[in-house]
Amino acid sequence: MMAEGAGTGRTELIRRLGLEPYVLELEIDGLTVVPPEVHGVPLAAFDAMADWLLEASERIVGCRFTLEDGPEAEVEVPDGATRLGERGGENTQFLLPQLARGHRLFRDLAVNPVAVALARYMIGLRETRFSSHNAFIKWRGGYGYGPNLGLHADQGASPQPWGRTALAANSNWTLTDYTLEAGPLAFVRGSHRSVSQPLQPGATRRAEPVICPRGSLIMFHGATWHGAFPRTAPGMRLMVANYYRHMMTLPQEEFRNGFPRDLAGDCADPATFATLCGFADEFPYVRAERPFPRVRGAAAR
Ligand SMILES: O=C(O)CCC(=O)C(=O)O
Ligand SMILES: [Fe+2]
Repeated sequence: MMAEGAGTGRTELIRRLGLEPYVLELEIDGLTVVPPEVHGVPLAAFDAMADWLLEASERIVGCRFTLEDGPEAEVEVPDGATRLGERGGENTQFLLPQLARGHRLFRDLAVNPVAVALARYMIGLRETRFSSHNAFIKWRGGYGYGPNLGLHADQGASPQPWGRTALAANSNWTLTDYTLEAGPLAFVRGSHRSVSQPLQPGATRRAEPVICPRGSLIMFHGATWHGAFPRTAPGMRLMVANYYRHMMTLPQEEFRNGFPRDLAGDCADPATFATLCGFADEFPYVRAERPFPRVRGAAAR
């Protein structure tokens, strides 16, 4: 029998949503793939987001992009656009940042109850916040992140040794199929338990592709070693990375002061969106609000 008050913790949240199998994988492997019938985002929303990203790419880069053929013109991407090991001249991807400002679909995705519950399971029920919302726009290119697949752990900005609690957790929403030729996510099973950045060269030898269809939610722990295989197939690979952080670590994107309040209110769950932006967080304060003591009776004198 459950103790009184047991209905409010993160375990109860996971139970209520039926996410135990995914939590088990997160514990054992440090990564899990959640299908559409569990996360509940319709495939039509993935198509709409892909269309939006293709149009945004065209606006920024200056040529048409299609899922079948990639960029219509020859384009140049600066060296090291994501600092994961790309090589100048052979870089075939870029990031579209600050998506939650761009369209409500991306705000709804950021507060998806299943993604948020899994992030909160790893980071903490009250401690989880947004870090950034980026799309990875990738097309054919044999080099990718180079021979070590760009393996890294996302919570690398926090000093080691890391503890058991995730300082960050990532969700990768696949807008196109992840096959081996598509340039899928690479990851090392169980690597989150090393609580360190990848130990090479063994890490790359143990890296596996994450094969899953479009519309999948890949969740992983901030200490899980991951990167990506190069995309060898024609066409494009689109993914939205909604990255969550522990409130005691810095965000990649500034939300608390700079995110437009009207946009935060315009989504499927405004209360959760506001909490994850940290709008009501006490720290860091601009002006301390605590009252000072006064000599008794001073106010009356
Ligand atoms: O899919 C990729 O290319 C890498 C993704 C990644 O490192 C991330 O989302 O943190
Ligand atoms: Fe990463």
